[in-house]
Amino acid sequence: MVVIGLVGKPSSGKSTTLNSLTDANAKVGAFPFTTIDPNKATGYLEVDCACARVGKQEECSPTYGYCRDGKRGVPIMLLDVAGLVPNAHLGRGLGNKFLSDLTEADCLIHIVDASGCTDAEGKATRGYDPLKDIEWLQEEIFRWILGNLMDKWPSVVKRHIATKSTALETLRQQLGGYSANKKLIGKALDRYPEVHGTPLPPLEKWDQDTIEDVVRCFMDVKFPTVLSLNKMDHPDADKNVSKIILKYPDSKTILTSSITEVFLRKLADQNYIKYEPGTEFVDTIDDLGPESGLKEIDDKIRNRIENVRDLVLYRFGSTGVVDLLKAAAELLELVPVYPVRNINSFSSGDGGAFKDCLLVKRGTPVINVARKIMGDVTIAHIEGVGGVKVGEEDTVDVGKNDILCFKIAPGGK
Ligand SMILES: Nc1nc2c(ncn2[C@@H]2O[C@H](COP(=O)(O)OP(=O)(O)OP(=O)(O)O)[C@@H](O)[C@H]2O)c(=O)[nH]1
Ligand SMILES: [Mg+2]
Repeated sequence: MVVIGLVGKPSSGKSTTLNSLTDANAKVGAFPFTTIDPNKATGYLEVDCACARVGKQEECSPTYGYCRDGKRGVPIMLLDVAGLVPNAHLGRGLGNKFLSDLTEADCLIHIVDASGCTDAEGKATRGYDPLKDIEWLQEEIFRWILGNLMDKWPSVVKRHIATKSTALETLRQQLGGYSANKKLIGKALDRYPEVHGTPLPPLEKWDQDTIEDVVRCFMDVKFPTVLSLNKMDHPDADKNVSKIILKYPDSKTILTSSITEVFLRKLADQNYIKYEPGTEFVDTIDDLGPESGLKEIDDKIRNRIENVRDLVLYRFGSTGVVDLLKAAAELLELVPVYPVRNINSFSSGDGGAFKDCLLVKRGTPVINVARKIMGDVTIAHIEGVGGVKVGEEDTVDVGKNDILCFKIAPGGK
């Protein structure tokens, strides 16, 4: 399953964001280091399900997640870790522990407190510039990876020369601990000449600068990051957001108010409102009448809903949190792929359609998808919609080679 790590300084709203996107009930507090051990929970990435394309909405029955009228929620794992403070890589705050908790993440969502009401350590203040957080947090992760590598560098080089390894092999050994496979490290090394315009020198000639540049390339591919500019309900957030977007025009930036999402989901659970996450639409009994079956609301709740509409929903179109997952999926270029046993009914043997869905990177050859699902069996051939044969090296994309039926060779294990 795809894993997304929520990072940020203490009290930026990581746990609130986790709760807003999942059924988790992580502890939330207005004081730093409320979270110590990481919280994990399943969130749902919403995609257009293949069932709608072939008119099978009625039969669609996901084993995991849900599908409502062609909108499918595909499970992804969210990881909420302890807050990070400047110089964490030297052991400050909770130190390196949470950095290690992040190694399994495929990408990060940096929860930024855009209200400026918490300082770099997460303590209450006013007028803090959240732009700083984006800079030092990147730097912390960088220093942590660099430090781990530099500690051993002389012996790494010695071994590299003695074993006549390639840079890829040597780095694989050193960076493999970040759940980075050969392909990912290869991509990081390919990035070096793209970014620097010069070829990467042989590893034994790398100086401090080269190592730092390689680590930055590695970070770019290992931890692509979405910026969540959180606490948008706060009046000071606007000016900070403009500054951040101006400074980081190429970053994926989403404005969020995770506390609002938690509030709305709670009211919807208690049947006070009808609310569809990801939209600006909130309806109460005042809007829909008693036949809606909604509960009566008192003035206190009525006012809070009015506030939420004015401060968040009508201004930004939604609380933003649902878009966080979509942005992460875009960064990772994830495509939903539907393996089926029967390419005509799209079932997997026992009724229902499109039971399984997995997220793979756009451009993955279908044979790799087959391996991922079927393991080491011998595949005779692969079929797509209409029973058409799909070549093993054909690649997947949204709406292309994304409904697949793998035929095992007779007698093939
Ligand atoms: N105004 C506002 N407050 C928020 C929002 N999200 C979170 N908060 C508040 O910010 C404080 C910290 O929230 P948490 O979710 O505990 O923050 P955290 O990042 O998990 O903090 P640590 O676990 O200590 O690292 C709490 O008082 C939340 O209610 C938001 O969107 N708007
Ligand atoms: Mg927390």
